[in-house]
Amino acid sequence: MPFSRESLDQARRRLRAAGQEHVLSFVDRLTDAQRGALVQQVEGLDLESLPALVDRYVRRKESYHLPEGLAPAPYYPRDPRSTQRPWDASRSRRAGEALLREGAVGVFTVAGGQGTRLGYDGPKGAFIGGAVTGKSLFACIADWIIAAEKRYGRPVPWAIMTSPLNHHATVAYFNEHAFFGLEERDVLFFSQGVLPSLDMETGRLLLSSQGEIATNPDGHGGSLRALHHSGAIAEMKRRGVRHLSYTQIDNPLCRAIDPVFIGLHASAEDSSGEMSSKMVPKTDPGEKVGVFCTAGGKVQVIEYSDLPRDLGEQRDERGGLRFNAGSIAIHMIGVEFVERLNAGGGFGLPLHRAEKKVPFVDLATGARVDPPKPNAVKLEAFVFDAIPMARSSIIYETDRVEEFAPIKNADGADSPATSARIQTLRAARWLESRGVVVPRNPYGEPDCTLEINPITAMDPSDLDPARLPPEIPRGERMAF
Ligand code: UD2
Repeated sequence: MPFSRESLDQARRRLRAAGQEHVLSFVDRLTDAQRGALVQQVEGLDLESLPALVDRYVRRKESYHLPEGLAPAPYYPRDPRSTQRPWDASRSRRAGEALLREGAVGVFTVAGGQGTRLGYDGPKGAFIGGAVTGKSLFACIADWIIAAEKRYGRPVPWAIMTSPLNHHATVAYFNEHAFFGLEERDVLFFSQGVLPSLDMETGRLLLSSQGEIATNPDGHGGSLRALHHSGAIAEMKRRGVRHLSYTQIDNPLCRAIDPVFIGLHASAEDSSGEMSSKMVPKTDPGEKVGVFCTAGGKVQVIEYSDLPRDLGEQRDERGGLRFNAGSIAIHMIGVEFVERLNAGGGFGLPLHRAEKKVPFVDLATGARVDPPKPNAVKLEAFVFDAIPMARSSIIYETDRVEEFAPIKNADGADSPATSARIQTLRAARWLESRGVVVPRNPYGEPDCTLEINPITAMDPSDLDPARLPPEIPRGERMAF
């Protein structure tokens, strides 16, 4: 990293103005390369806004303000013939398929998270996703893209957001796996931004080593800016892509390409084609998914931790949860919407604060400390906070067995085991609809482990009965 005295002086002046000069406490002990790296890190930080952030989130511990007049958001029911809100699913499918045939759809995956809960060191996307094959979470999405490219005859470019912590490892992983059969030129990697982690007591920047400021990825909300700054959105546009199918890396069952949802987003009368979402009915008030609400005529997601308990537990006249529309973090995002947000001076998403344990360097001794309890405030932006910025945003109900089997923890809820069970449930349903006998235990659950690759079938009707076994042996593990 090139280093000059002037750039160090300039960094020192900016740090002093922000009350953060301690960052340079060990600068005399660093090599020139380390000094250059530190100066570059300081140059990349928005120090001018820092005092306001410290005041808001460290001193005043500002937490989320619940909007006034919150009501449950309306949605397109899964069954289009439902009397609640009938709609034309075949029309949406045709619209979505036309866009796919035009090459106007890309996939966008956020994969910058740290995967701390999984206890896994590598990029989360390299973790096991497939119930039987054990293929990685990245491969699960890649197979959807391959399936869609085959069916609709056009490339489906894939934008993948990494973070500075896992960018190189992610790119290396794709190279090692020959891009999972995708064209290398159709995969666009870009890294999200970071925000400094702040000392919980003082609001000071923490040092992760004597020559480095402790930072954390700026949340998946950072993606809307990073898509623009990295040039990824311009590249998508250059390729004729008008809509992005947004997926999180942690859900191997996600239908990364869903023509009905694409069509609904792009052509429903009440959709501005800017940002649309999928929902599943919540299983219980405590389920850790955000909830779709409306306030002031705008759709928005209230994160599970921000929804007051009494609201979360309210029931409707039929006994169901009143706020039942759970966000599974699947969206369609218009390319023009991302451009509009970033036009002019850009845009700001609210920041959400979390108290976390962040290892730091003790300024008195220079030694690294692993704190036993949370010592830092981390700030993150959430992508769904952009929904109210859309002119008109729609929500589409889906079935959790069809597309929500997240892997977030090594064991227990949302783990590889629960994901494999849901993947099996979906596969069993699809196979049974094509006449295959699936063994079930006394509780009615499949007594086997199954996985269907989207390249084989994107929908149950793609399964050719002539190529399926009449029956799955009990206890068998089978991938199709
Ligand atoms: C998210 C949603 C929750 C629900 C659930 C469904 C939030 C805050 N909550 O919960 O409402 O929809 O998913 O599974 O999103 N990521 C980045 N960069 C970051 C942080 C996260 O790329 O800086 C990615 C991460 O790799 C993962 C996704 O965002 O793919 C979700 O992040 P999370 O695990 O923090 O969200 P979670 O499970 O609390």
